[in-house]
Amino acid sequence: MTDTATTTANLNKFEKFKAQKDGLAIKSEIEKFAALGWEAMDETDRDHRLKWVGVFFRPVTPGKFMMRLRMPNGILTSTQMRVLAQVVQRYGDEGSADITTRQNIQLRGIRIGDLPDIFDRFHAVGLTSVQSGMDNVRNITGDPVAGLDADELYDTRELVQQIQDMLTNKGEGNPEFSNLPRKFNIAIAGGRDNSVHAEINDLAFVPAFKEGTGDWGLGTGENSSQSPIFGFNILVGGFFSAKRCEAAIPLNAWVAPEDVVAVCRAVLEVFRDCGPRANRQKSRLMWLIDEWGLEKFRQQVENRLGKSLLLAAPKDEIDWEKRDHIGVYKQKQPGLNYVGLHIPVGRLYADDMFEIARLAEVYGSGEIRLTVEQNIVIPNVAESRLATFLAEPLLERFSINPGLLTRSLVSCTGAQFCNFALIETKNRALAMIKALEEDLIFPHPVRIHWTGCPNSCGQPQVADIGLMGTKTRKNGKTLEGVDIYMGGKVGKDAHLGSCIIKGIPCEDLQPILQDLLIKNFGAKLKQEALVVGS
Ligand code: SRM
Ligand code: SF4
Repeated sequence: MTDTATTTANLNKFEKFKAQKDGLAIKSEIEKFAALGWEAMDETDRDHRLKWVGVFFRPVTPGKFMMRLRMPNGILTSTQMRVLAQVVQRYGDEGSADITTRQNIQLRGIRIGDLPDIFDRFHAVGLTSVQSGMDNVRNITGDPVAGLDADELYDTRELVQQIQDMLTNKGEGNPEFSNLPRKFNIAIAGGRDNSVHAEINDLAFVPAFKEGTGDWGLGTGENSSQSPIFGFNILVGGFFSAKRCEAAIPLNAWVAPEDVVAVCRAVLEVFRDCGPRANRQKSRLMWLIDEWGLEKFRQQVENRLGKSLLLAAPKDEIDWEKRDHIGVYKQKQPGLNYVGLHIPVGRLYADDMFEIARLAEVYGSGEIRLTVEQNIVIPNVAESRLATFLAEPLLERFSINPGLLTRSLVSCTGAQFCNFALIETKNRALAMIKALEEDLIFPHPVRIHWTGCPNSCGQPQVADIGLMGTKTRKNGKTLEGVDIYMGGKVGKDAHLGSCIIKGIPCEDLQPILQDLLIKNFGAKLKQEALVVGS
């Protein structure tokens, strides 16, 4: 036996192939794979290692790959959007893109032979898809209206970019962090409404002021002051998986903005070097925290950091309800607005993407932002151009004023492209919302999230009503069904919802949802409302 074979003999399949060849090694083999074709590739390279460069083999559509990008803070330029549009355009009806629940974009229909050209195009406009899948840090989320919102406490953009640059070596790939025990999610909240769902990340930073005098951990004494100083309370260990879902818990530590990147590095080093790897169902950060206890975990992070973390501020500044950013809002810059467009279940086609790029250039500054609700924000629209912008035909489909269920609808990929899926999600979600809106009127939006399986990519646990795909039995037949979650609270006092009903066949779901909406969210049947009003 070789040395590698001896040392990897007891590892699980994933740890074994990672030990044999680092996922990032794939980067130098793209030309070779493109020439070979997907059918001739080594299966581990094709099904797993390609994810280190953001390329996902789709067993549901073999040969048509998905590409997951990185969009730090959910921001891209019109030039970048146009490049993404050109990439999917070449696949005709099979090319599309999805805005994801991590403020990111995935492309569909990709052929392996095109990868060298696609990576060249990405490189030319500063896009990267590196380390966006498998045992890597996912897209780092930040406030979608960072730098625009007059009420923000901290503009998260620069910090998010710095963390991504550190983790990915400026988008080129960083072998220091390419073999974590499992995936890892990081979020930074900069406003008062927790627009990133901080509580469902492995590591999250929420705004908090430290009172009084002192050197806030910088070791320089420069920040000594009587007035409150801005920084972040740190949350750790939040995650969803098929086996277990946990909200993040306070690390009881506060960090100044200038130390956030170092804290990310320290936490990741601890997770990388000490995180459990034997069982992939028990490898997320929270399992390590369970094993060690919070105090030991904190100490280990401090050891890597080379200094003590300050105790958390007594309260954080998340005291608003969560905003969805759909509609027109004044920016802190006088005379400018940001406009949130609703993108039904996040699905885009090439023509839409070209048009969004055009609108962002003509009416805004060329910048485009994404939200974790799978929508788009176009910032920097001058007051004088607003009316013309709002009359653009694209806004008939990507509305600034959608129905109150449509407005908050989120859906994961589901059976159309995902082999884990137990049900079809996106199209079903749209049809269901349409039917419910035809029959009901609502006093306020209701957040309905669909997810195709217990992996919970569509985050049903944060929704007012969460629908998780399952298989169920009816009249001796196996059918597509859902488990229903309720009670998810976002924004201030965020907490996770829980399962209230199991195994409802999708074909029987509409009246049940109608009933839940009437009893719990003040919805009324249109017929009844008409009678009362007449
Ligand atoms: Fe996810 C795996 C899609 C956000 C938990 N997720 C997958 C895969 C890669 C499975 C696969 O290979 O087919 C899905 C790709 C399907 C496809 O073709 O699109 C997939 N996840 C998604 C996206 C696209 C859902 C969406 O429609 O928006 C989201 C991409 C985010 C991004 O840009 O990186 C997505 N996934 C999430 C989230 C939500 C979040 O991060 O806020 C979660 C729950 C939070 C978490 O991770 O703690 C999530 N995905 C998972 C899991 C369960 C992880 C675990 O620890 O067990 C898996 C399965 C796995 O990793 O083994 C998974
Ligand atoms: Fe696929 Fe399940 Fe994630 Fe939906 S929740 S994208 S079905 S893995």
